[in-house]
Amino acid sequence: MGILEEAAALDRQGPTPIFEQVKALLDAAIAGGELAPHQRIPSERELSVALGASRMTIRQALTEMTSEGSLYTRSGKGTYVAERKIEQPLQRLTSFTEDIRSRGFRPASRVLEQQLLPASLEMAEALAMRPGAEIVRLRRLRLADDRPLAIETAHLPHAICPGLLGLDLSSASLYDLLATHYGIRLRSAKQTIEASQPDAEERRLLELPPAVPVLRIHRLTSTDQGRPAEFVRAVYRGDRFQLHVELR
Ligand code: 16G
Repeated sequence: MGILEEAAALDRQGPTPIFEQVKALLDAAIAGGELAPHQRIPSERELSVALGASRMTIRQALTEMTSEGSLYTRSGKGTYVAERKIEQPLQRLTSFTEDIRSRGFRPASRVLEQQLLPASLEMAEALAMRPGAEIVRLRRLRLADDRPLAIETAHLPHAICPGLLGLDLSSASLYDLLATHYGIRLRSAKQTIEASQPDAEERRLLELPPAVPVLRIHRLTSTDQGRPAEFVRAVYRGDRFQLHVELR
């Protein structure tokens, strides 16, 4: 049964507000694939007639779903289904590969840059190494189901992962390589996150639609011995990515 034929599904006597029920119907239509990402949903008027709910109630449901990120509007054009967001759990140290796989997508990378560089003062300080000592710089475009999601630039002391650049970094997980080739087990990370505008190159690489912001994430990851192993500057698409944390 389609979303426009669900009038009977609204429970007018029960305790659940009608707008919540409308949200649940739309959520179910999205989850079930009846409404696909970037598909235009029926107008407020159509939904109001079909579901027998006031336009104000429909509007409340759509406004909430828009601010929650499951719908988006195009001015003058209507309301559309947003793409499902990918969640990064913040209380556990995970790799991009793990995050993407656990959401049912296929992770991949395109190596944009890989080189050995002398550590700048800032890098040397972050990674607790001598300025001028070699660092590996690895810049990758990260993809989920072949669609660009993030640009990650990782810096690692070359001394802890000699020969890393000789390994295939386009298909493997960096964290897996560190564990299997160098016995490096990453234990903790400090991460800062801020909203920002992408620059022109980031917009092009991430194939960002106009006006979509990005999340800039800096991460310093340390080993189980407490040694800093990786300093990362990452840029994630703001429309595809969600950070999740559980507070107690
Ligand atoms: C995550 C990490 C990044 C790490 C990468 C390794 C951020 C915010 N977090 O994306 O620091 O380099 O995972 O992923 O960038 P991989 O093991 O799949 O290569």
